[in-house]
Amino acid sequence: MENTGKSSFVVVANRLPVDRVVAADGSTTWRRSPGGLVTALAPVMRAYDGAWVGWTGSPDDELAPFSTDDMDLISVPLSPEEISMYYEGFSNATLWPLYHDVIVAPEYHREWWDAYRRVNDRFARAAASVADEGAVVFVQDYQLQLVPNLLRRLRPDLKIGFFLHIPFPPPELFAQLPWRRQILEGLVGADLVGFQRGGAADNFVGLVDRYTDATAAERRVRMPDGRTVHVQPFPISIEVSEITGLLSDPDVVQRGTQIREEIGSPGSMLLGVDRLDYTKGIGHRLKAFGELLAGGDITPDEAVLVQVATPSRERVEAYQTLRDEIELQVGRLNGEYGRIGQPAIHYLHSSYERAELVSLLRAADVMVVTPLRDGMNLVAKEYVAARTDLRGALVLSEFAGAADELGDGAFMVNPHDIDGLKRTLLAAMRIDESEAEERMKLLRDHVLSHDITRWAQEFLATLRST
Ligand code: ADQ
Repeated sequence: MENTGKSSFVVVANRLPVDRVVAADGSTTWRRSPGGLVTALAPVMRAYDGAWVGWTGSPDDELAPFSTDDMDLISVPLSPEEISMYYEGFSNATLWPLYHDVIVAPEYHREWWDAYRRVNDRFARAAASVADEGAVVFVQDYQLQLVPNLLRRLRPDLKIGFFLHIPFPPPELFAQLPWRRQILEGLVGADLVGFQRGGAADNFVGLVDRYTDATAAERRVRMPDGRTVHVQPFPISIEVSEITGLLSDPDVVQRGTQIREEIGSPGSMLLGVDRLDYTKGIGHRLKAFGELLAGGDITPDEAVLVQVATPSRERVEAYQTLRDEIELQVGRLNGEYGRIGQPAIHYLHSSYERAELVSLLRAADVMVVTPLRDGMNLVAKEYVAARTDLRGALVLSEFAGAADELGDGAFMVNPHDIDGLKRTLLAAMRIDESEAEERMKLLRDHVLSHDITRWAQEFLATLRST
């Protein structure tokens, strides 16, 4: 393919890092989306004349390349049918559940796979057309696993990195996928394949060795053509300065105090903040909390649970079922244990401004992060970053990627073990101030020295050295 491009650094992701804002007069502007990834990559974008290839989030958006914040944005259009088959279907009803321990059953449909291939090819072509000779291309996540190989075929001159934000499953589960070989071959088109955890990297290496013509051992893949693919964990993190910046506003700290008053100044405020997703273990958390109330271990005056459940993937069936189940559970518990003006659980199905979210983190005595499987879980790290006061306790599932790094300071838990979860919640609620401070210091030592800028620098330095 002819090289028409001009960017020496190209990010390829399912979504563009901007949201459309439509004014009253119908004119469109674009606002940078919140999120650490775009912030971490922004300086690299500026320094290298960067371009970002992605979808706008709306159907049939045929847009010419445009720029915001020193980034060139290349929009990849998706038809309504492709949104349904590539995005909601293969990405979120096949790969997502398969990669998260088949918590719900993955659906395998050949027409979804065809759409996934077709859309990955479109992303690869868009990246190929914008990348300068020898450019670095950084491909993101499970929606685009075929892009590295498709892109290498179009443009062998490029340096290609891939990072998977979600878990990579154990071989026995991955083996279910009818297109397992094609996905693995797609990924080894990269020079560097990054995962959140070491275990995921090991799963991948074993599977490549077994199902492709490459030979793989000890996090190196040797391709039949002699090329080497490097495989390594790069645990992702958060933009710590964004959170400390928000907390430098006294109103944000004050709002934390106000939230506690608004929920009736309980002895302990427990907090969950998750996308409403079956991987996040929200039901297990509610069950444990409900049993603590039922058994008289806590009263609604002593402990209140605030659960933020961010609307997510609302057109995918499993998410509709989950929402019904969670809301039934919340309704039952509030019916049983709530009083007028004093629910046991404050359930909020909504998105929040970052400042309000940080105030919530500041208000919570116990942050409850209990996914059944999670690539990393940024909320756990955001909680730690928000506790500049060295207070509060983090309850963390061993099945979150964050467990590898935060295990020393957090209260670790297996969320399937409801009795264990109950004991751990009680222990976290009853922690004394000096132990809380000691644990929080350990947590903060790690999070503050490993933010997302360091993650991006390490990934890109490793990619350049391959
Ligand atoms: P997610 O599954 O979306 O990310 P997570 O890592 O917790 O999960 O990130 C969610 C982000 O959204 C956090 O920054 C959080 O503050 C924010 N958020 C949540 N609810 C919100 C609300 N109601 N309003 C506003 N903001 C809200 C995927 C993987 C994770 C991995 C990340 C990054 O599933 O395992 O950590 O990518 O790689």
